[in-house]
Amino acid sequence: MTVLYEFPPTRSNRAKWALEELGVEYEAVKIDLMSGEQNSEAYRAIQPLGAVPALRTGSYLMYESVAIVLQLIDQHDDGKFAPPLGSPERALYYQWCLFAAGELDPATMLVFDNTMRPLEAMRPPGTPHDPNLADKGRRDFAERATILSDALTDQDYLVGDRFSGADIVVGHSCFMALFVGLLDGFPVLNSYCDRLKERPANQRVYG
Ligand SMILES: N[C@@H](CCC(=O)N[C@@H](CS)C(=O)NCC(=O)O)C(=O)O
Repeated sequence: MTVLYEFPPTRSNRAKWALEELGVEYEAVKIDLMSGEQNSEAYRAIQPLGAVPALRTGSYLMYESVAIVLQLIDQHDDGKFAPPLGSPERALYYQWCLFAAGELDPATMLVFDNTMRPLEAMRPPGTPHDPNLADKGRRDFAERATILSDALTDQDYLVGDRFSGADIVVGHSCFMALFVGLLDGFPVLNSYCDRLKERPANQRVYG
């Protein structure tokens, strides 16, 4: 049985959305980030940084939400959600997935960590919010969101104008940004979120 270690609505939702889109049977095990369960010895043996998600299957254990989405699609997809290896569309597929993990998420998290994260959940606990870091996160996010918005201005989805794993990965980044209040002034990205929310698999995860 496939097991997803999760704490909705964090980045574990990215992996869960992929599982739902692909129709993979799985068990969801909640790791309570609020009570510090992520730092237990038992969970650190699964995810050494004490973060969600992690995924266990009959044959492997892995972490990193974007890697999990890509692996699940490679394993279970029949070509619906990933363009052919080596194709120009595959290049964009990788580009946007890495853009989400390396550019969008860190900017959003900088804002979240320095505005909304409970102080007891800061690392180390009690570290005060830093308004300068929050501002830097807002600036970084706006620059990257403009690039994403331009890419989506004339198309509904990121790659080949059909839904793909890149939309799961980047879509989750957009939902995180929406939650943190960073999508005001980005109507194209708000419409993108609305479009993704119409998918039944998305609704089962994000409700
Ligand atoms: N790059 C990792 C980041 C994972 C991550 O930091 N997850 C957060 C939730 S979004 C977490 O578990 N944080 C642990 C904590 O807040 O103590 C991924 O995409 O899986």
